[in-house]
Amino acid sequence: LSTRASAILSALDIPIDKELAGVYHGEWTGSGDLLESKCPTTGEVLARVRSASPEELHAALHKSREAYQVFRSIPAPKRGEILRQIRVALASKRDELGALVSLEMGKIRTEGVGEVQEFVDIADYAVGLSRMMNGRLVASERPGHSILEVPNPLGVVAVLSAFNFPVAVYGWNLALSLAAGNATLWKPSPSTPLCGIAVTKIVSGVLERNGVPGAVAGLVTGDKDVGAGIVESQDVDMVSFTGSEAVGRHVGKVVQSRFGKVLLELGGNNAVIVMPDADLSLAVPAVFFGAVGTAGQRCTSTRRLFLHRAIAPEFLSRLRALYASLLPGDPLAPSTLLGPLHTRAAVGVYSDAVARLQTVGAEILTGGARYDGAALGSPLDGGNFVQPTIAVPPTVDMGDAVWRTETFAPVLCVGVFDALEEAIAWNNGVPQGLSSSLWTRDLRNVGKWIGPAGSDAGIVNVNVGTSGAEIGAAFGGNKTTGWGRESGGDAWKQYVRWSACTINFSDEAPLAQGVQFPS
Ligand code: UN1
Repeated sequence: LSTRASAILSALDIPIDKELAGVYHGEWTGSGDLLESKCPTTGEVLARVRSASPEELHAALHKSREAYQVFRSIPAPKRGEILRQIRVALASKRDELGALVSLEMGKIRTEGVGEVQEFVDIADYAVGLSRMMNGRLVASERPGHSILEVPNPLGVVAVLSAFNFPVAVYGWNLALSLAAGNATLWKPSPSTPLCGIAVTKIVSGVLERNGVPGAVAGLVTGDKDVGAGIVESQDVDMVSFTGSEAVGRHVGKVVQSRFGKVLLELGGNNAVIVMPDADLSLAVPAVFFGAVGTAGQRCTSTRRLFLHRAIAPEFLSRLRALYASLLPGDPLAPSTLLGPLHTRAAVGVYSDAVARLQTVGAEILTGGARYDGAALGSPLDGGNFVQPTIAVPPTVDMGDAVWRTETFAPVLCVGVFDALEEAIAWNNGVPQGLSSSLWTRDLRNVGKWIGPAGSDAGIVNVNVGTSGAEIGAAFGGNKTTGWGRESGGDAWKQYVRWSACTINFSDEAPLAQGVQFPS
């Protein structure tokens, strides 16, 4: 292993040059298929991880249920105290974990550290929440009666997360699920098992020190089979899935068919609209980060750019200048802004998308190819580096695949509009509905944008780009993005079961609605 990779793994107590156990449910095991963690920057194999065998998955589900039965009776503020300790433990390893995210996923260092910060932030949030997950007292129409709405823990929550946020998305789910009193079982992406192991080591250390069953925050690494086993299991009360629309559609159907709860965070096809009165010195860098940050591999990445005719040439020339300044590099080097795509397969998806744009006659303003490996030099020649691309398709037609398909790579399509209504129709004209962003200083445009005839996405920003949401608001999208909400806002309400309790304190037993029946 390279010295750099060894140093990062050692700092997180991950053994080097060994097959790692990829299952935790109070103890570490792992005897299933081997997963390979591969560095997307160099192609170096970082570790081999033994995933969950069918028996181990079964055991993990069983242990999760047992852990839930203990954990649900611990008062919520006491659960909050455990979360506070998890927050402290995570923060003390923020830089090391952030470096591991960069090493294993490929995003640049500040973004790697930033996503660990999201976990720290949501842990803070959930500490507060642990004293505020309030039910309600509802007025009864009957004398001497009260109606209570009571939130109770749900049971076992499985979190199936994606490669692109290998730490934060689990964090959003774990923090709320734990505050709510559930046991959480995590299956990370099969290509980022080390992030799963490193985070679980930190969290389980806190649980064990508090005498809480480790399976309150269990881990099962694995591929499709393990995922299918979780999704089909009657022992899983809620499945929180982040990933592609195709897989999400299947997960949704399977969980629904057994009447489980499902929370889906699927694709995005996020648009930025720039009005003629926008401050371009702010809007251009925001589009640059939205489209190129994380090499275009956020669900919230900017994929469509709608420019008012009056500012389009000026905007594009400034944006191209920023693109021209970009050099691909080692995501761990402080100056790098563009890391690799996560997998070799993603490079193929990128190339196919560019080819499709060329076929329809789009003008490629910049990019459009892989970086030449020889020019990058060793060891980056083993990495999945592609040029961020800006394309202007010949027509703006949201029925066309070039506009309506989410390509998980830095490809930005540009259209020019004359009236805001037209741009809003384009914004809403795709199947996905995650994030959207309007740039204007005119309050009337803002009113249209956030109102009933405005953006139909879950995230509707003004003078803020499509990506990089804070944890305080509920995160999620509408339409084929799946309608799920995670993180802040009212998202916690999905992690509990609600009981409506009508209680009679009186000496009578009247029926509601005045119904008379002999007693
Ligand atoms: C994702 O891409 O799955 O808003 C999550 C953002 C981040 C989270 C993205 N806070 O871009």
